[in-house]
Amino acid sequence: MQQQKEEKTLVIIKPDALQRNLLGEILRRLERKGLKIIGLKMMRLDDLLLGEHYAHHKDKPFFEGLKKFMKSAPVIVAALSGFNAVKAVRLIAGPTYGAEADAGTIRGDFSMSTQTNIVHASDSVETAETEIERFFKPEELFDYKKVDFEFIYGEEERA
Ligand code: FUP
Repeated sequence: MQQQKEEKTLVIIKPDALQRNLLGEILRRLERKGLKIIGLKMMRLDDLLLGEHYAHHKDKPFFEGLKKFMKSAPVIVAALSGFNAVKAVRLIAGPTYGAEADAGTIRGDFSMSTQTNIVHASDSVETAETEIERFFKPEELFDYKKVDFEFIYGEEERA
């Protein structure tokens, strides 16, 4: 196994997750996978932030409804790091439409919807960098050594 690449990624735990008491469950899944939480906070999203975050959807018919939903309650934003973290978190989240997402994924286990699909997860390393900057100030991100590191990854991966 070749050496792995450290990546950062952003997860937004959406208003439906908070309303349905799934916050702990979502964080638990991400933590237990071996991802390192490097930033975590509760915030209310506004039109400006949502316009930037969902810029690729701004001409879609669901855009206004999506913004309304995302403002309906606070969200929790989490910045995570780990080797190949972007792909690992996308796999844990599952595909967009909850009803068709595999059981075992967050969306597959808890969502029936495309809009109320529990989490957002960055889709590439580049997007993740932009999204983390969008939602976190530099002083809200933490650099620290995690004691389970050598059991989360194999020796060759850590070299
Ligand atoms: P994903 O990367 O899986 O979150 O999916 P997209 O970037 O395609 O979609 C982002 C968000 O737009 C979804 F989480 C919810 C919303 N959406 C809708 O509300 N309706 C749609 O038909 C597609 C997306």
